[in-house]
Amino acid sequence: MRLVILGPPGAGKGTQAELMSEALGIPHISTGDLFRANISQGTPIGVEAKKYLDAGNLVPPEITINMVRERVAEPDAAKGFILDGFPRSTEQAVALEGILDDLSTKLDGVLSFKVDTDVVVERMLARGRADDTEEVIRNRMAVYDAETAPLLDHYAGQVTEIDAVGSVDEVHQRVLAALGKA
Ligand code: B4P
Repeated sequence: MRLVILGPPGAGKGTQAELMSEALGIPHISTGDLFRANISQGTPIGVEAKKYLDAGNLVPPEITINMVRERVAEPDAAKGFILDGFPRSTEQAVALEGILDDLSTKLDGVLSFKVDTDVVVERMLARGRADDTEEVIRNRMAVYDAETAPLLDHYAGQVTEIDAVGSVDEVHQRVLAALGKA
């Protein structure tokens, strides 16, 4: 199963993708986690990505797309994957179609997490990651509205909406039900 999770920053994409990965036995591929791992290892990708993450801006597409292209071609992703945080723009969605075409495969579904702004801001401030300051969160939300929200139209007809308000387990049960795995 090849799935994409869309949703605003702090919607719980990473949290749910981890649980889905365990339930479905396929890897959770998070571009945010890949960037943070590169930053902590001091790789060239990490050095470049850090300034974008710190400001809450999107990392340039060529870096992000190449990183995903390499990751989904790894053997553990051959049986499927959950893409969390990618695509985040129409340009990235078009690139993903090319990447999957090259692998002779396609997406099986797109989940869109719905949650109110005040809920996500509260969650992120409680988490307190380096990019979870009020100013950076505000910018990430603006970037989401401008760049990522239009993907809902791009994927029209393929999107399953998930109510992402509630406990982690409640949202997980809704995800499993949406995937027919409850
Ligand atoms: P991400 O790492 O994707 O960060 P996110 O959108 O804030 O997180 P997510 O929605 O996964 O929330 P989480 O489960 O952690 O991106 C960070 C940055 O990386 C971007 O700003 C950008 O700079 C860069 N980047 C990433 N992908 C990119 C791309 N494709 N192109 C360019 N740049 C890219 O949950 C948030 C918090 O809520 C956690 O503390 C969690 O414990 C809590 N929580 C979750 N579910 C809950 C629930 N049901 N109830 C209560 N709390 C809950």
